[in-house]
Amino acid sequence: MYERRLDNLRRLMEERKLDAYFTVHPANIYYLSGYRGDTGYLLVTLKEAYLYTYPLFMMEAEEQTTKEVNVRILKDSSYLKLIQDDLKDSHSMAIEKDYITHSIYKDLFCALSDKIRPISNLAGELRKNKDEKEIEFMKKAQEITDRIFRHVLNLNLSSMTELDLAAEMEYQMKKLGAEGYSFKTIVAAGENSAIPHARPRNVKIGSRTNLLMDFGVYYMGYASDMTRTIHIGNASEEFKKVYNIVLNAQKEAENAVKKGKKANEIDQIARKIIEDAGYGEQFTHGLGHGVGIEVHELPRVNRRSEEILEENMVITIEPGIYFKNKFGVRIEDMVIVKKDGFEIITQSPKELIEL
Ligand SMILES: [Mn+2]
Repeated sequence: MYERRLDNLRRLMEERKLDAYFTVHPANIYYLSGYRGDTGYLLVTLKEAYLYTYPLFMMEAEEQTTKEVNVRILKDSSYLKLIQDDLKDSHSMAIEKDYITHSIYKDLFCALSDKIRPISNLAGELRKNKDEKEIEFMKKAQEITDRIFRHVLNLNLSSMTELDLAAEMEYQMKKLGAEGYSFKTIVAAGENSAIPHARPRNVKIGSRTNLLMDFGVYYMGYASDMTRTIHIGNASEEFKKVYNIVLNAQKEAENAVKKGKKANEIDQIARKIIEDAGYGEQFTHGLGHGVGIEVHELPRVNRRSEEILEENMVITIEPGIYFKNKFGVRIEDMVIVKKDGFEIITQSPKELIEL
């Protein structure tokens, strides 16, 4: 598996005339080497690959790193010295400008100035298309997420605060075998749900209100991401109307997902439904995003995205309508792009639930 990923990376490097690739980005390091320790640097040349880390992470490095990657523990020598040696046959080294810190850049520049080629996220390009193992982990992550949603529906929500509920959901994540949340759990009732990325408050959810939950977990280093909006007590006609517009936009966008489609066309399908209903101004964000080792990763799925959907990309579809100081509705699934269509990973119901 790692052999194939490293081969694919080297193919990209050759296309772009790069002899070596250096990354400090944990998601790229995990993807290419298996290493999940807190600190490490990965260097991939056309022939070899090296992981540099400190004695503190020696055990993780030895256990997790694939055999195709040489582990170099930094005892007395600095990583710069070792990189200089390991790069001797390479004329250029790509660094990812979005992830490298200024101090690492300065060090590298001093040691290797003529070899450095700043580029965008190279391994991120490869990570767009998931393999079988990755999809298995993401399905497992989402299965735990779906179980938590079922659990939430059995709680006495009106007497809990948003923070109580967020804490309960995050507790269940680990109880059910996940590593933890993939991003800070969003629990937002009423006017708070009009903020797309709301923070849970120390405020009772209460009765006769909508409740938006956007949450996900990490399983084996892979994220899930789901949003559901439910209603405590009977929903007003206005709420039901808005809910069904979002639901329709969400489903229609999902139905259009297929290999070869442009990501901005999928955005446009949802956006047109919401605009035609008169709420275009209230749909304030892009339709979705790629998800995998990072909860937000390539491909981009929005109005400006030039990406063409490819087989085994995993993306979210999450339209929303928000009314300031009143309420917001968002519905989000994770979807796998298939040759002839799509597969929805998310299993939780999305017809309006009134508790
Ligand atoms: Mn999302």
